[in-house]
Amino acid sequence: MDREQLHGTRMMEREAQLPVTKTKEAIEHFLELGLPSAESINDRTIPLFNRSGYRYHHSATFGHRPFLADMRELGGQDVAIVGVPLDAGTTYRSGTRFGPMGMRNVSGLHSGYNFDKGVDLYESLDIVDVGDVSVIPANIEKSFDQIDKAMAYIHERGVFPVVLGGDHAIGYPDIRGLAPYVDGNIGIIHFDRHSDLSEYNIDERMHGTPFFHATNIPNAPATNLVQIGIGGWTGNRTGVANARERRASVITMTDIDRWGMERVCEMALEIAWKNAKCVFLSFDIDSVDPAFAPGTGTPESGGLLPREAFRMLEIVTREGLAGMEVVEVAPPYDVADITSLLGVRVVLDVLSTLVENGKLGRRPDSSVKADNATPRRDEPRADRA
Ligand SMILES: [Mn+2]
Repeated sequence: MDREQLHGTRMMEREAQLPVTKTKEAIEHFLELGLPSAESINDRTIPLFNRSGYRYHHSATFGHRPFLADMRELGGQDVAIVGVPLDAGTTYRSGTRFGPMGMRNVSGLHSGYNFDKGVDLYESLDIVDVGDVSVIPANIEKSFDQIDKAMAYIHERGVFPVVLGGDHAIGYPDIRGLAPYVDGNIGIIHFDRHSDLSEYNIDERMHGTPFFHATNIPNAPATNLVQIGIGGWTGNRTGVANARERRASVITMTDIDRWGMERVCEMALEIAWKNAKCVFLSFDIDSVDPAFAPGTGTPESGGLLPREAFRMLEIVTREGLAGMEVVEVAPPYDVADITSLLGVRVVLDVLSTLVENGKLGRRPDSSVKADNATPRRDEPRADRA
């Protein structure tokens, strides 16, 4: 017996005879629908928005909303749900690459109707799910380029982005993609148990660093950054020192207990909107106590109760937002999908507050669309400037 008689040898030859026609057609088709990737991506067959469904992909759509396959058709909708299945930024317990999938899967439990709030979101908002950004799992900087470009595209088309993370490293490119479209300053309202203001984690820009780099962006000053819920034993001293030097505002759990939710949230609104044109919401699911949100990489006891989070979100988002992200949902650590469900609830509650306050879509009592769907590019609000 020699090499030529091996089945393996024959199958190597066979591979050369297999056609690639359909594969090539599919690649071209997905590139057309999903748009070209950032310049740093060498493999030009990877589309910016993943359309192949291969591995890093959406399964169900968020809330049964239509999947927008062709990204050239983005524009005119109110909301784009976009997944960023990244966990390259986690410093220890990974798993947030499954966050978008986890939230989408369980989102089917809800309808758009909420009796308590008197709103039917799917009547008030035209929501599309645009699938996932093609992240590069072994390269966080290339992933940042992809996320930045994807976010910029959504903002350019005037659609409100709801980002399903992904670890918190994505907060930086989410804001970097928004910044060029804002003619003025961006305020950031950041719910978290952790400071996330270090320059580096383990020599890279990982999930403890997004707000250091975001507040280096000239129109996203740290003086418009408000962090809510910070505390516990997993905080990081270098981040706190940066918050102090840059004059960010930090509202701890002790502040919330001492001053009450209403007062700290009114204060957060004032700080975020001070001389700002718009506000971005970054919601880390670990701001909620791990009893309610165990499915996350860096749990920290003593966090918000879900009802506190919902009440606070209602206040801090009522003046409008230019975009939002829910990050750090890690389904491998979850129990009975409760963390994913909480992430979905945060999205729906915020959207409903925006609708109720005439900042997005059509109010329940009106067929007229909000004229300032996203506050960016407008003049500063008279009551806040
Ligand atoms: Mn956190």
